[in-house]
Amino acid sequence: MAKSKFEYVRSFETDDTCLRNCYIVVRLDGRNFHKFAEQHHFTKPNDDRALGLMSKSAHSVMEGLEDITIAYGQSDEFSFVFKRTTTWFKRRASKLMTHVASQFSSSYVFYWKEFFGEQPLLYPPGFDGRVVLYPTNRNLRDYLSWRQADCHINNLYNTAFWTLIQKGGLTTTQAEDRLKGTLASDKNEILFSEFDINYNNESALHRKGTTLIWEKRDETVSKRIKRPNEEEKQVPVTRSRRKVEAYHCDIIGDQFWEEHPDVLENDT
Ligand code: DGT
Ligand code: MG
Ligand code: MG
Ligand code: MG
Ligand code: MG
Repeated sequence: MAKSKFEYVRSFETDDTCLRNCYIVVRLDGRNFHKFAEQHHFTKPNDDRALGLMSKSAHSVMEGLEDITIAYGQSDEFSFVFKRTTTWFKRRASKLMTHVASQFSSSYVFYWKEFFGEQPLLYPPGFDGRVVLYPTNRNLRDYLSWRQADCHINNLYNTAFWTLIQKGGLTTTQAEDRLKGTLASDKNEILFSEFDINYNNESALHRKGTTLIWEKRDETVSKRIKRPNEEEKQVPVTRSRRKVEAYHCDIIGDQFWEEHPDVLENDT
């Protein structure tokens, strides 16, 4: 059958090529995780199994798409940053986003049991995705700072809220009323003076979220070598390997970026 008669339909595809020189950020967010967390008995305010599974799935995305230079996650979301010069999928937004979303979702299901053990996965979870372009290093850093500030604000609130309930014996309504209109300093003070909790000593994973970057690591393995007229012997061989490393540190200040200068490309 003549193919050419139908081929014009191709021209209906819209061009979604991402602007050159920009960092391409794909952010995923769990669909209706408020309900998902309840139905799967996530611990409150933070469930380390759930956070571990999010991280593992993000690892799997990074290992499949090497042009992602940094990823940042908290709660039910993860942001992936493609390097400015990436030419993956001709920089087509829909391709990049759907590859990230599907690899992440299938990994979330694939590794579920590794993190949740006896707790069965009750239905297939979904993640929405969006693409945002950032032209400068400042813009990109501000984007990541915004996500980490969101993590901080939510976690401080949730920590205070659930401490008032779990340790202070308040109902959820009472805890809500107690925190209405409070500033960060008030929440820190409630935790400290009433519950002897120094918020800064709480888990860094919960306070700062998870940052994944590629790092070079020297890896030494022992190899068997057999040369002619010699006995077979074991020799150490050192190779430089790229590996995804996780951090739970501040990424708003300069220190992280000074210690990892390879993550960003220079503004030109
Ligand atoms: P969406 O994103 O509009 O489809 O709706 P949600 O419900 O996913 O809302 P979102 O993404 O703004 O908020 C994330 C929800 O996930 C939030 O209600 C609390 C829940 N969640 C995330 N991580 C944890 C956790 O570690 N423990 C518990 N208990 N809940 C969590
Ligand atoms: Mg939402
Ligand atoms: Mg969500
Ligand atoms: Mg969310
Ligand atoms: Mg194909």
